[in-house]
Amino acid sequence: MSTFQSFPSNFVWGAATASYQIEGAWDEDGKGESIWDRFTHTPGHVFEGHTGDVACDHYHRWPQDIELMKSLGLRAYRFSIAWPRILPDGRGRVNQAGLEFYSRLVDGLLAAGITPFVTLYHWDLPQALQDAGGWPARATAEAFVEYAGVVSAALGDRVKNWITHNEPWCVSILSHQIGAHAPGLRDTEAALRAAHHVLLSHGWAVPVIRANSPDAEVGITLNFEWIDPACRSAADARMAREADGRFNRWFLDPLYGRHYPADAVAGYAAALPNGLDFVLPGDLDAIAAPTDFLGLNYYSRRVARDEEAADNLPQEILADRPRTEMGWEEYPEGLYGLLNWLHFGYRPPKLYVTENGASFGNGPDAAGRVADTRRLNYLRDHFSAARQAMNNGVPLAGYFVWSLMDNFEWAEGYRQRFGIVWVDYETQQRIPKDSALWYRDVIAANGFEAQPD
Ligand code: IFM
Repeated sequence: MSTFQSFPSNFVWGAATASYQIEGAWDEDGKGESIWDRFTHTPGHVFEGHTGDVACDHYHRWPQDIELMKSLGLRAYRFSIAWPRILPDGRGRVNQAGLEFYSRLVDGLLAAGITPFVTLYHWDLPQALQDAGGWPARATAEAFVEYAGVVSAALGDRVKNWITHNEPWCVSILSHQIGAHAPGLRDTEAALRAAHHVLLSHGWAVPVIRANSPDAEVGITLNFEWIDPACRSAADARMAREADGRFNRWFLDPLYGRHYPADAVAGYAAALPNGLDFVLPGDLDAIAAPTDFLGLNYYSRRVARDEEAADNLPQEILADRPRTEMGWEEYPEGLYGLLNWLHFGYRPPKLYVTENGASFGNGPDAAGRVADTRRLNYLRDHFSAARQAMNNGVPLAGYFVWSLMDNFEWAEGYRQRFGIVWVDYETQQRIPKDSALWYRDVIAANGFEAQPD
C-alpha cells in the first residue's frame, strides 16, 4: 500500500534564514552596530568567542545562494532584514545602500521564481536603540514602526508576505530574563516590558505595512513548545500549565484579543511589583490587529516535572528519547498537537510552519557527500505530522525548513549546524546535504513516501 503523502498544489515549500546568522559584512556599506555585534564582540557570551562578522558571507554571495535555492526548487525563501543596515542609528537617517542590498535580493528571488517572505525583526536591534533603553522602553516600539514603514515602502511593491517579528519569547525572556541572548540582561520585569513592546510594535506596524504593500499578507512568528507533564501528578500538571502560560499563551493570547493570561499574570506577581503598568489604554486592541497568518516555529517538546513532588517519576526514565545535537527531543507529535490546538483554539486564517529543523553535525565524506540521515528522517516525520494535521482541516499553507544553510547559531556559535546545506566556513563552499536533495525531490513531487523501503 502506498504511503505517499501529497500536499496541495499551491503549498509553499521554503527554507528560512536570518540576517545576523548568515550575512556577515557587519560594518559594511554604512551599516550601524547591532546588539548582536556588541554582544559577540564582548568576551564570554558566545561559544569560543564566535561572531557573525563574516558568517556565511551571504551579503556578498547572495547571487550564488539564490542559484542554490533554485537548484533545490524552493518555492519560497524566508529571510530577515538587518534593521541597522537600513537605519544605522535606529531612527531617522536612512542608509540607501542597505535598502538597495535587500532590493537586489528581492529582485533576484523573484527572477528565480522564488517568493520572498520577509521577517522585519530577527533580533539585530540597532545598538543605538539599546543604549536608549532597548525593548523594555516603549519608544523602541515606536522606532520599529518607523523602520517597518521605511522597509515596506521600499520593498512593498514586490514583497507580499511580511512577518513582523520572529519569536518574541526569545527577544524578551531569553534575552532579558535568562540573559543567554543579546542584550544579556537578567531582569524579569524588563523582560515582560520588552515582550509587551515587541507585541505592541507588531500591532502598530500591521496597518503601516498594509498601507505600503497593497494586497500583502502580514503575520507574526511565535516559537511554541508542546508541553507535557512528566506524569499524572497534580504537581506536574501545574508545572505544565505554568510553562504553557509563560512560553506559549503569554504571546499568543494578546495577539488573539484575549489579554495576557490571568494564571500567568498571577504567577509573575512577585516579579511585577507594579503589575502590568506598562499596558496602556488601547494597547491590547492594537496588539490584536487582525493578521493574515500565524507563523509557527517548532523544534521540540518540553516535559514539565516538579522536582519536589514525592509521587514524581524519576528523572532518568524521561531521558531516553532521541535528541538532536542541541539536546532537543525529537517529538513530531508535538507539531501535530500544536497545529490542531492553534487552529481549533485560536482560528488564525492561515498557518505557516516558519521554522522547523534539526542540528546534526555530519560533514562531507571523502567523496564530498553529506549523509545527514537523521535530519532527513526528522524532517520527514515532521512533514508527516503536519500533513496529518491538515487532514483535520488545519489551514497550513506552507513549511519553511530551518535552515537553508549552516549558520551562526547565536550563543552556540558555529558548533551547531542546522543547515540542509553544508557550509565550509574556511572556503565558504556550500554542499547540499542528503536532506536537501531529498527535500528537492519532495518539492518536485509535492509530497513524499512516509515509510520509504
Ligand atoms: O537559529 C534559530 C533561529 O534564529 C530562531 N529559531 C530557532 C533556531 C534554532 O535555534
